[in-house]
Amino acid sequence: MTSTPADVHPAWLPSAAWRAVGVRRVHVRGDGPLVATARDEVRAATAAHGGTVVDDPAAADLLLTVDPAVEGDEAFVVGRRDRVTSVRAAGGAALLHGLHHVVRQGDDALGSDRADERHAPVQPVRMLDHWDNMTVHPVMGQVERGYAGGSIFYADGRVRDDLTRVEQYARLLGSVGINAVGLNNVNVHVTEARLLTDHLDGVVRLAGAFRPHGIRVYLSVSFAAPMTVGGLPASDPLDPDVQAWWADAVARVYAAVPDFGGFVVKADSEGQPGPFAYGRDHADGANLLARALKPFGGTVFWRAFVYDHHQDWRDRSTDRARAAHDHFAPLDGRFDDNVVLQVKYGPMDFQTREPVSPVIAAMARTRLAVELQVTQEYTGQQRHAVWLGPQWSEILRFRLWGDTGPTVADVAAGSADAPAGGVVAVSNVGDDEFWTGHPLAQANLYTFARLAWDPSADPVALLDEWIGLTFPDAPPSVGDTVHGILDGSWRTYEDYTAPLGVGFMVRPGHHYGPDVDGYEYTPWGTYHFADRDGIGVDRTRATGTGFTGQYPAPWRDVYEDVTTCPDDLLLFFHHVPWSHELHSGVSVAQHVYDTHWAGAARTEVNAAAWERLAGQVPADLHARVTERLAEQVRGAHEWRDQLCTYVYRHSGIPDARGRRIY
Ligand code: GCV
Repeated sequence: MTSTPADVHPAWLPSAAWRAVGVRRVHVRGDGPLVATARDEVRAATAAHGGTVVDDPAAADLLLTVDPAVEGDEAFVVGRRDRVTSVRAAGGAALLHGLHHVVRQGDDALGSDRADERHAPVQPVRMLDHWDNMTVHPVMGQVERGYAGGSIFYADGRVRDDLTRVEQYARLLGSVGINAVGLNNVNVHVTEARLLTDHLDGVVRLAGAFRPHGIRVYLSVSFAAPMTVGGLPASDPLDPDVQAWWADAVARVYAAVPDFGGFVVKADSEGQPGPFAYGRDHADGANLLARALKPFGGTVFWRAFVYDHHQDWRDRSTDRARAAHDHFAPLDGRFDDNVVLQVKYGPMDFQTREPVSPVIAAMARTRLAVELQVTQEYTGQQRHAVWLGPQWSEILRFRLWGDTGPTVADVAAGSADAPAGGVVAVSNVGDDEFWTGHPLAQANLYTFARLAWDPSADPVALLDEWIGLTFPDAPPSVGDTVHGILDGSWRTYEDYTAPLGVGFMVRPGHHYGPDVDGYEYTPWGTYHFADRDGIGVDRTRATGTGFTGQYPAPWRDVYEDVTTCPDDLLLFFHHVPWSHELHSGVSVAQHVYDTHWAGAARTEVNAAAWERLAGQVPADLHARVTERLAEQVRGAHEWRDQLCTYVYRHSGIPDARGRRIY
């Protein structure tokens, strides 16, 4: 329980969350840096709460022991007998996981007897990618799609001298089992390309801040680095000079950071360089880097987010949703075993509602990681309280081949033909005093990490776990109110924004706030095709882009047929008349009116409920959340009025309840 700088919010590790452990007599046995971290935590907790660290295990009522007999790298066994709680852990990382498990359980783990329970992560890789830049972009700021201030890693074009915040962040992440962090934006600019070389000393220091919490660091690299950093004439993956350059660069990184994780790569995507320039494919590109990393045990996370961002909006034959499958499915079986294909959960781009990407079902012989977005790019940008636990849970539990087959999480956790890839998300943290801009967005970071550990966990239980840790001494009204605001907030946000899976309708560029036709005639491939008769994208095999054919059965047929397609995804898969009747029994037009009024109204209820907590939570936190909820109320009403007016003007169908249209 090391201390948090006074001006930074302790998130889910305030001193009071350690009370149950801190009052005990605790014995820690084992060696190594991670055991030392656990011991330091226990020392600080007992110092704060009156317990003691004891040398004699017989005198302890909490025993934390490394026991090589426990199988599974990160596994631990916890139980309580004869008034002693014991955690037996496979190694140092597992011991730290076990300690934090006991902290989360509090008096439950330290009260009455409990049978032994074994805990081990389902996903071996639980990773957060940072889209942090070393310098500040005039429009985007320092963190691409960052809504919590600047980077905690970098300032003035270099790694920060003072890494106190990074150490605190590493501790927070380690406490919930994150074990990998990508240190820089996947859009790799000139300065960041040199993290591999000129700024390697900074990477060494960052790795040093994460290491005590069991977290390995990764770098995003530019496919053109052999040219831009190395001065070679090309970066063709089949060119021996290019291969030698990467081998050399990687060897230098490992000499400096022996436990370096590997690379994250965005290639041939949104302007980033890639193998297509040389007539090579993405297996050639990924394997180039994989072979350089292989001798050191490193991995390349190669992103599948590849599509044409110069599309002609008049061209109805191109469908952005198809792109990742079209590019990658034919390459299944061609990737080296230390390549992980990192696939965004949906075929478009982190929308509030999308079907699961069919690529996840198409790569049986490829290691695959699922990529989620904790930073709320399209989900309210940490100005709106939107807790995404239920979205991620639904995605991870989605059964790709129907009722009895494997889930998305099963695929990420690996099979006989393809070892695990893991679960990855884009972080929502910056140098903001509350870490995440909106203090309640901390719940997203927490829930992501806990679902990555166990994708079958009930997200609502995780929300309550986060509330209990974050507000340990608050009256019950605080927990009830925070629960009330966050549980259901994904649906509320969906209700007042783009309807029925159609996506986007946001202001181009910054992606905040409504602009129904904002993307309609752009090159980005994100269209809704609304006119006076109807709305939606025909992605059927029968009459549309054929995207439904990328799914295995039963989904290829469920989505193809307008009568079986779920309402939530109707406009993703079908173009229908405004008067089309949903399974819910109302027309598309009436659905927009009803959901938008209901969603906007709920934001008012939430703001009023929070107002009543004045004096029950710290004043600065209360003020920050108040300001954000007010903006959410304003934004939700703007969305409501634009959407309802748009639908009325296009369809001519009046709202059956006669509410105001502009
Ligand atoms: C890092 C979306 C975002 C981009 C992001 C990209 C990606 O398009 O708007 O900012 O770039 O996804 O995931 O690579």
